[in-house]
Amino acid sequence: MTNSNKASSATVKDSDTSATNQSTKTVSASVGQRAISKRANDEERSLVFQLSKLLSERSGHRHLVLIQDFPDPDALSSAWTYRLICKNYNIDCDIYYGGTLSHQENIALVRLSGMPVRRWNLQTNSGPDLSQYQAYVLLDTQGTTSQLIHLVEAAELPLFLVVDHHAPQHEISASLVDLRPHIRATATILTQYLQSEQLLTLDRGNSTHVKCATALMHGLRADTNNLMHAAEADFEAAAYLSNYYDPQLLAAILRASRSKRVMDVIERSLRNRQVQNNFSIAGVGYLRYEDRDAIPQAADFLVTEENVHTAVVYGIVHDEDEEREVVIGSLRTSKITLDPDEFIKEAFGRDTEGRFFGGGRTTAGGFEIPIGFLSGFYENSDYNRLKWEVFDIQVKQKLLRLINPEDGLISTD
Ligand SMILES: [Mn+2]
Repeated sequence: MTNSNKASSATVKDSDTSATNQSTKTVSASVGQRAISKRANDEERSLVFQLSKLLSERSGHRHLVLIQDFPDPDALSSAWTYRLICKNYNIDCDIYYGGTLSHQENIALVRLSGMPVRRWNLQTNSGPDLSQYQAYVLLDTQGTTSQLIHLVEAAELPLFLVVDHHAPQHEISASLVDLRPHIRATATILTQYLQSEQLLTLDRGNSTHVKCATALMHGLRADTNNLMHAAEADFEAAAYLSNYYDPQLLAAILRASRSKRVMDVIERSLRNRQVQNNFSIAGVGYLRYEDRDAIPQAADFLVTEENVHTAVVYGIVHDEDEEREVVIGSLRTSKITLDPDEFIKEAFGRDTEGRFFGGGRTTAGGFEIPIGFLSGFYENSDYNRLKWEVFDIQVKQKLLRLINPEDGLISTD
């Protein structure tokens, strides 16, 4: 059964500024809003009901939960919540990711909360025996950001559930699909499940519940830029979690310090940055696979400079195990009229198979460009330097083409 929940994402925009009909407009707008949220509530209720029924039928099963390769707080907290819900239905869950935990806040989140997530290293094949699972579940992803998906597909494991807030990526065939692109975080959707009190009732006296609520709070804050881009549903979820979470634990997670290697990358980005038309562009050279998260962190930092509204930081990330090299970049913007998704797609275009090298959402975007035949780190340092220079110039060229107003492709005023 394929069930895609299409709750309306319509928000009432009151763009009419004429003073005469302002009051009537406001009234009808709030009635409309209520109708929308009532319908959304009905759909949520029926989803929770269906999930509860499906879980009851699966008592004694074991589920494999997959999240994206480089898990973020939204994915991690959602997976943990699902695991707790399942426990209530006598279903065991193992949570796996295929890449690394690289942001210091994510490492702190997992360590401080004791969250049960595991890395599945494809090189050493440290993964579990797939025959012990009856089904797998995708949270905060539709499978496109997990390299583990091919393994479960090859093992013909059925897909039980998908819960995600990203735009639909492809046709999904699962027992239940809860795709809500108008919600800003998967943590919000999982919190709504908890709010229904049908699947699991949170208990303030249960330390695991408190830690999980803290993780959810962190997850939904992280995906909404500290609630700045939160919609009504996200605020409602945060309000609910405020009764259960531990503010001191959250503060400890947010205080997690940056590693020296991340500081070095930020330093390189500062040194190499080139500011033009309020864009700050910095190539940071080579970095290790485990440190790839330093790139978005450097972009987060560069965008805070006076007179800069957009920062792009990129580097060549090399994976020694796989001997794979890829140019990875991150964009951060505070410019409301700049759409990161459009900008990145326009700047880098598509690969030979027609796939874009990257994309984005509000205020943030990213890209990955494989190095292919030129991959491989050699003892010959001249070769490495030349290779970096070529990629550095090419990435800059593509970006500057859009940033320079003479070309008229993007307005920078
Ligand atoms: Mn998310």
